[in-house]
Parts: sequence; structure tokens; C-alpha cells
Amino acid sequence: MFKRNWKRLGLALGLSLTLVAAGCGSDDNNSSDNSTSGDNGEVNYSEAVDYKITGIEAGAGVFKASERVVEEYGLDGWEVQASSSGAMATALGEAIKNEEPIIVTGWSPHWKFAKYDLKYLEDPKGVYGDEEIIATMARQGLEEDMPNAYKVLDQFFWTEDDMNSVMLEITDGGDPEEVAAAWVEDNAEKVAEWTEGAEEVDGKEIELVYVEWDTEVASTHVVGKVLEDLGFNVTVTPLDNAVMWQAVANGEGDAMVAAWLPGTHGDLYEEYKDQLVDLGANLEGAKIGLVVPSYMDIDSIEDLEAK
Ligand code: PBE
Repeated sequence: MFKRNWKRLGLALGLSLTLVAAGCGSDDNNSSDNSTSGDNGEVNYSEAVDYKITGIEAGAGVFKASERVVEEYGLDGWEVQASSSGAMATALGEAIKNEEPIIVTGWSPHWKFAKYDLKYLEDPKGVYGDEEIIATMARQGLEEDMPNAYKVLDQFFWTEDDMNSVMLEITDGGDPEEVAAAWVEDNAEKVAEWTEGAEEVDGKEIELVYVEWDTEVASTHVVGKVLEDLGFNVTVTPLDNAVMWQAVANGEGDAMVAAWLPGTHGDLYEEYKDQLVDLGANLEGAKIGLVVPSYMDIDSIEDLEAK
């Protein structure tokens, strides 16, 4: 059984609410001098979605990148709405049920691509960047203090398919700890590669910090379970994105497996990289961008119009 750090969760929620409030006011200062009607008999998707991108937490990289997209593509009058990844997924599911248009801030791996027929909008200006890796970051001194945990964190590496299978089961109602435990049991060979050379310990405390995105819930619980099986006393602490980076940088948290690079968390990496130990990729081929249901007859962010 992991310990979950509720006090910090409260703090994180408080902070996200502040960020949400800050994000909400940012849409009403752009003029709409170059607006176009775009009415040539086809659906005007910009109008149909009411010039709104359904976003997630305002501290997420994909949220901040989407605000840059609005600016760089001249989408005056558009708003990236802050909410949570859970609320975004619910809104997406509802829209698909009613075959309505919707544009969400999306990322992969994510179970939504297994559940629904979706596509990324092309990003010819490259605002979202290319392929991303998800990397592991440890606090300074972890290698000396907990060499066995450090070794596992350093060797942790899995595929998009691995992560997807854990995510899907959690989405379908599975308890993250139980789903992670079952995956670890079923994938003993892979897990043995991560624990190679690591010795068992006797109840040493270790704290993993993460953000409650579906991807990070999956990876953090899997790594937590592997460390627990080695004898560690594991605490997993959900935080806001910026707070997660800060916690590992100042040594309050021991490690995280949730660093999306080079683009998504590039600003936070630049800010904290000198205070962190970068253990490299734990997954390759990740991506962020604007995602729409495939039934929307639109391919590129350039097809969107200012208000
Ligand atoms: N995400 C999932 C995060 C990284 C992990 C894409 C929502 C973000 O945008 O910061």
C-alpha cells in the first residue's frame, strides 16, 4: 500500500485553482481586426466550437503551448479554457456521443486514442514541437542516499503500449495501485531489467511526486510498485506541474518520472535543470497538440479562423 500525501494535494489543488482563475481572464484583450467569415457552404468549425479550445490544467505544458498557438496563428478572440484533464476527457466523450465538434488540448500516449477515433490537427508552424520523450528526474544526492532506488529510476524504461495498457485499465475504473501491481506481476521480465543490480532494502522512505495526468498516474504507480517490492516505503504525492519540478529541485521530493521534453516542460527544465539529476528518457515517441474527433472535416490549425 502506498502512502498518499493528502496535505500536499490540498496545496496543489489550491494552486491549480489560482492558476485557473488567472487563465480565465486572458481572453478578452485581443482585438479582432482580421476576422474572416469563412462561410463557403462548409461547416465553420471555429464558430461551431464558439472559438474555444477545451483545455486542461493551466500549469500544463500543452495548455501554455496552446495559448502560444492562439497567438502565433492569429486566432484573435479564441480562448483556451482551463479545467482539468478529467474534465477535458468528459467533455470530449460527451461531444463524441452527440457527434458535435470539439477541439481539445491533447497528448499521447493517452487512452482516448484507443477509445475514440481522433486526429491531431497539423501544426505547420511547429508551435507544439516534434516528438517528445518522457524523462525521469531525481533530486541531487539521491544516488548517494538511496543507490538502489536511483538504479531502478535510472533503468526504468517502457513503451507506449505498456503505458497504454495500464492507462486503459485505470480509465475503465481500475484502482491505480491494483492495476500497477497486476502489470508489474505480468511483466516480470521487463521489470527485472529495471531492477537489475539493485538490492533489496528494509523500509527506506522514498517520495515520488507527479501530476494527476493519466500518463503520470500510470507511470508513477508502476515505478512506485517496483520500488515497494524492493522494500521501499513509497509515498506518491500529486502536485501541480510547476510545484512538482520545484519539489524535486529543492529536494522535497525524491524523484519524478513525468518530465515531458524537450518542448512541453522545456521552460521548467531550463529553470531547474542545474538543481536536478536528469536520468533520461523512460518513454519515447510522446506528442502534444490540438486533437479533434475524426468526423470533423478539418486537418490543420491553419484551417481555424479568428473570431
Ligand atoms: N500532459 C501530460 C502534460 C505532460 C503530461 C501532456 C498533459 C503537460 O502538458 O504538461
